[in-house]
Order: sequence, then C-alpha cells, then structure tokens
Amino acid sequence: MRIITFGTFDMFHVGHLRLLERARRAGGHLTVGVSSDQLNYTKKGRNPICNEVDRCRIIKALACVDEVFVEESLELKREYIRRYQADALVMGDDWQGKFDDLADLCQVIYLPRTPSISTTALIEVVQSMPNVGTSVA
Ligand code: C2G
Repeated sequence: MRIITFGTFDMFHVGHLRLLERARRAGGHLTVGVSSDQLNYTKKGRNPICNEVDRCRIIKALACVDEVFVEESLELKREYIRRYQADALVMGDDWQGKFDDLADLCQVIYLPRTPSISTTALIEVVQSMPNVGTSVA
C-alpha cells in the first residue's frame, strides 16, 4: 500500500520522525509532500526557520521515506494523491477530520500526535535561553 503525508517539518524533531515512521509502517511505501516556503508563509504568517530545499533534503535522507516533493498549495491534495498513486493519506490528529472529504479517493488515517514537542515550542525554548543573541567570542 502506498502512503502519502504532508507537512512543513521545520526544525525537524522526534514528533515529525515518529509520524513518518508510523506512516511508513502503515503502508510500506511513503511519499512526503513538504510545504513550500511560500505556502508556509501563507498558512502561518512567517517564513520557516529552515528553507524548503534544506527541509526536503532532511526528509529525503530518512530511511522511512521513499519519495519527496514540494507541496505548493493546500488545495492540490487530490492532484498529489492521484499523481503519487497513494492508497492512503496519513496525518497527525491535530488535523483530525480536516481531510475526510478525500475519503472517496483514498483511505484517510489520523495518527496520534507525539505529546510535548513542536516547532513552536522549540523556537520558544531557544528564544528563552540566556545569552541568545549575544556573541560568544
Ligand atoms: N506531528 C506529530 N507530533 C508532533 C508534531 C507534529 O505527530 N509533536 C505531525 C503533524 O501532525 C503532521 C506532521 O507531523 O502530520 C508534520 O507537522 P508540521 O510540520 O507541523 O506540519 P503542518 O505545518 O501541520 O503542515 O497540507 C498539510 C500541511 O502541510 C501540514
């Protein structure tokens, strides 16, 4: 079974890894759509910390990932699912119910999100560190 999933995967962390590993186990072949920088800006009102070229390189290097492409628009999910011949869409359950309309095209599976870690939390931790922004010369 071929699985597809989508995400920004900015400041790649273990929550992202666990989602991708479980998605791969659900099928045996995993395609990942990595949100473009432009799409991220539209969605979140800020640029990602890591650009799309680097985010794609990291995802491509993972043993659990077979194919990677840049997701240019949230509205193109049907086209991507057809293009990559996905039998199932897997997303974390922060997206619960959001992609149910695609169930006529493929299976839609939501996996439990890994607690206590997110890109936003990582950014806040780094920002709150003493000496951030001062030189260490
Ligand atoms: N995730 C997770 N546990 C976390 C953090 C993230 O399981 N602690 C999952 C999310 O649920 C998502 C994937 O990891 O399935 C990628 O998360 P993000 O990079 O935050 O993706 P997002 O910005 O939500 O983009 O078209 C959909 C979007 O591109 C999804």
